[in-house]
Amino acid sequence: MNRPVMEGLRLNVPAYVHHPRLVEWVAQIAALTEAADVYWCDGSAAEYDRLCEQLVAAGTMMKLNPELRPGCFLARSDASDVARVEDRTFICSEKKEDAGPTNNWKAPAEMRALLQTGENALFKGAMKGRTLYVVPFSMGPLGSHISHIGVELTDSPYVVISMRTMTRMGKGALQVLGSTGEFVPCVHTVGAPLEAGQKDVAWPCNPTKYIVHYPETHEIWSYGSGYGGNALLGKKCFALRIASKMGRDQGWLAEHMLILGVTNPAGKKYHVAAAFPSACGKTNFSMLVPPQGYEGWKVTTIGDDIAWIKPHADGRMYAINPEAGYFGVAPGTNEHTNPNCLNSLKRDTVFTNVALTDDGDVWWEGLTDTPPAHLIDWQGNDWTPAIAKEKGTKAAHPNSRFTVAATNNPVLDAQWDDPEGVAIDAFIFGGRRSTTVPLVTEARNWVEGVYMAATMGSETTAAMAGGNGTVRRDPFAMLPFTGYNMADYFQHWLSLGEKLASAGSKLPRIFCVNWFRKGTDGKFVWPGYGENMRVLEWMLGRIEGQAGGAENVFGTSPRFDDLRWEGLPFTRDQFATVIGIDKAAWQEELKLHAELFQQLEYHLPAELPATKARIEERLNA
Ligand code: SAT
Ligand code: MN
Repeated sequence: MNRPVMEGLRLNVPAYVHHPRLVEWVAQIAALTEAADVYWCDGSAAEYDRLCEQLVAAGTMMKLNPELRPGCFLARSDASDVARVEDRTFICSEKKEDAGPTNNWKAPAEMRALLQTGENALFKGAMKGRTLYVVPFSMGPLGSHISHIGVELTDSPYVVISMRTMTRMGKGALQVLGSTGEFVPCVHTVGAPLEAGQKDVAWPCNPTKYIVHYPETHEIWSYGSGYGGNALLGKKCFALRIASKMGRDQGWLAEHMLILGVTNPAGKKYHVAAAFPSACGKTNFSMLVPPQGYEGWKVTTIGDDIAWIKPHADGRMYAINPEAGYFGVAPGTNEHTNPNCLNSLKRDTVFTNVALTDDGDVWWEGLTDTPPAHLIDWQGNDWTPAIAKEKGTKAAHPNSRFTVAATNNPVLDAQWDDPEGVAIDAFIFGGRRSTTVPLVTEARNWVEGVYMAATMGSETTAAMAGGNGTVRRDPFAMLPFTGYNMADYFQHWLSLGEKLASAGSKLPRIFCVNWFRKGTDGKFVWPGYGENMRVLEWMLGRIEGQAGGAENVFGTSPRFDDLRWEGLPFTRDQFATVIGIDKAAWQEELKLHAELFQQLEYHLPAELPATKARIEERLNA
C-alpha cells in the first residue's frame, strides 16, 4: 500500500491498516493542524491504562481511592467547558432550507473557509505541540448490518479514553472497515496549540467553539471544546445528527431513545424505546427496578441514550444501541433513584466534574441525603454545607457525568450486543412538564403518535449550556440533534409508518408520558423511578388488548383502576392531579403547537395541522 510520508512528520501507520483513503485523510488533517505526532489507537486495555496515566500526569484526571473506587478517575473540566453548546452547533447543508429553522446554518463553503481553507482558518495549526490520535470506532455491534463506522481524529487523550468506553473502538473497527469501507470522518481539536516550550493546562479548550456537521458529505468538525457531546463525536454528532440524515436517505431512524427489555412473570419479553430530552431520566428508566408488587418482572437495559432502528423484512422495526457505554448525569443518582446505575459505577469509571471526598471517593448532590462535612468541589475548591448555604455553590456541577462501560451494568440485556437488534413493541415520548401534560396517553394511531412526539415540550436542563427550566418545544426530544429540516423529519416518520403499515406490518404503539407534574406545593406528585413500572405494565396491557382506559381529547389514558397499585399508597386525588386535562391549559398549549407549526411551515406534513384541528374540536366540544 502507498503510505504517504510527510515532511518532518511520520504518520506511524500500523501494519494492520489497509485503507489508503483513511491514511490519505489522516495525512491531510495532520498537515492542516500541524500536529506534532500521530498515534493510531488499537483500543487495547494497555493503551487505555497508559493514556489514563498520562492524563493523571497532566493534571486532567486524578486517580480515586483504589479501595473505594478501583480503576476510577475524576476529571475536572475548565469551568467554561461543561455542557453541549447548542448555539455553536451548525448543520451546514448546501441549502439553508435543508437544515431548517431549528438548526444554525452556514453555507458549507463559508464554513470551510472559516475552519479549514481561509487565511486564518481555525484548524490551521490547531494541534501544534500535540499528538493527533486516530480513533477508529464502530457505532453498534462490530459487523452488524445496522452499525456504521466512524474515525475520529482528536488531540485530546481524554476524548480517546472516553471513546474507548462509549464505542467499540480500535483494531476491530478497522477490520470491519477493510481496505475500502465507508466511514464518517470526525475531526476534533480542543483548539489550544502549544508553541515550543509552552506549558499545557489541565483542561485545554478555546473560548471559540464550533460543532459543525456537513450532512451531505457526512463530515463532522468540532473545535474548541473537550466536553461530552461536543467532543465525543460518535455520540450526538454522528449517532444522531449525521445518522438521522443517513436514516432519512436510507429508510431508517436514528433517535434520542433509550431501549429497554421488559419481561413479565410468564416469561414474555417486550422491547420499548423511549425518547426524553437530555437529563430527563433516560438512564434511570432504562435500568428501572420493578417496585414492590412486581415480583417476577424484569427490566433490562439495551441502551440509555440513542437508538438506531431499521425496518426488517418481517415488517417489524429492529433497534440497536449504537453506543457501548453510558455518559450519564451524576447528580440525583442514588440508591433509590437508580441502584443499578450506582452499582455500575463501583469500578472502572471516569467521573467528570463531580465532587471529591476527603477519603478519595466521589460525591454529588442527591447521592446521600446528608452531604459529607467537607468536600473539594468540581472546580477544586473547598466545599462545606455552610459554604453551600452561604454562596449557593454546588459541590458537583449540575451536568457532571460518569463515563462507564455498558458491561458494568448488572441489568444489561442479554441481547444488548446482538447484531440483529431487538424488535420494538412500543415507542414512548416524554418531556419534563410541571403542568398540562398527563402521566400517560396512548395515541390512537401512528399519525396521532407522531403528532404527540412532534409537539412535545420540555423544561430545559443543565445538559445544555444556558438550560434554565423554561419550556421549549423539543420535538421527539430531537431539537438539538436532528441533522436536517425538522418538518422533513416529521414527514420521514409519517412515511415510514405508512410504508410499513401498507405492507401489512404491525407498527409499534406510541405513548406520551410525563413523570414531572407538580402539585400546588411545587413538589412532584408522581413518585417516578421504579414506580414508572406501573405505567409500563399498563402499556404492555394495551398492546395485548387487556388494559382498559378512557379516551380523552388526544388519545387514551388509564383510569385509576386501570393501573395496579399494590405496594404504592397513591390516592385517587393524586392520580387525578397527574392524569387530568385542564381545558384552559390545553387551549394555551395548542397555541404553542400552532407557533411550532408556523415556524416549521416549509414542508410541514398536512396531517399535523389536521390532527391539531381535530384535537381542538374535541377540546371545545
Ligand atoms: O450531549 S452530551 O453527550 O454531552 C449529553 C446530553 O446532552 O445528553
Ligand atoms: Mn442524550
